[in-house]
Amino acid sequence: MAGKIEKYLLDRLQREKLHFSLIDPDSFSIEEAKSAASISEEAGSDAILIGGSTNTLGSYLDNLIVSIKQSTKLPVIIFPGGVAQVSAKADAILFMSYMNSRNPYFITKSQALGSILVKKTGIEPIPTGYLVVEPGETVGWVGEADLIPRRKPQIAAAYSLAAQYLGMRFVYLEAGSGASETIAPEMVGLVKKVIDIPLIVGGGIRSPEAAKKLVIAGADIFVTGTIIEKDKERLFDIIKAIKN
Ligand code: 1GP
Repeated sequence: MAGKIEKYLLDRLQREKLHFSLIDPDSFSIEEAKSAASISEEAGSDAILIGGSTNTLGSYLDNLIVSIKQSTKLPVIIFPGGVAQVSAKADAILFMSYMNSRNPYFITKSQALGSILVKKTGIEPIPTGYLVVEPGETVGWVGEADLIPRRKPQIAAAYSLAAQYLGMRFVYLEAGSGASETIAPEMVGLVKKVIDIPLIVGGGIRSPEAAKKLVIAGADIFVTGTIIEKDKERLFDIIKAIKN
């Protein structure tokens, strides 16, 4: 059953493409995170994602989320790098299986270790199939992925359809934070042909032109992280390209 945040996303998706702004607790101080969140809202983003491949623990994460919530009305969704990144202060969590990891810890075991905590905190789990594509960057290395080759959209399509058949409600195609190129539009196009659930794309989106190509290919939700650290003005242009 879809919860409140998932419904909010699905409802918005009826009308437009969405943008999520990723704040990695490792790269932002609390003050920087607050400012990034309010800039993201002003630029037209639809949600704040919090997470990163290296773990941030307990009270720091709670404080960070509380502070972010003081500076934006956008929902805060955890994009977990591990079991330690569950916080009762968030609205929801992408409850992800890292489907192309070689290590079962990332596919189902960390999910088992974290599930009871998610229930106790009462935050909303959003079942998501997570697929990491070349170059994969840090998350590819940490997650011991069998990286999906960039030029093999068929493999991404097969995994994505499997995710849907396993009951996931979103598919997330990840090139890795800081990737030199985004997921190839051809891959997005083929995945969208075979799945009926919304497709999230992230990694390497640094220009409105690159975003537009993925819009045309059919992606539904766009995640950017690095750009807000490097060039805030660009974020406005990227979101404009996604929304128009
Ligand atoms: C989230 O990894 C992305 O999916 C963020 O990537 O930092 O390259 O925008 P960037």
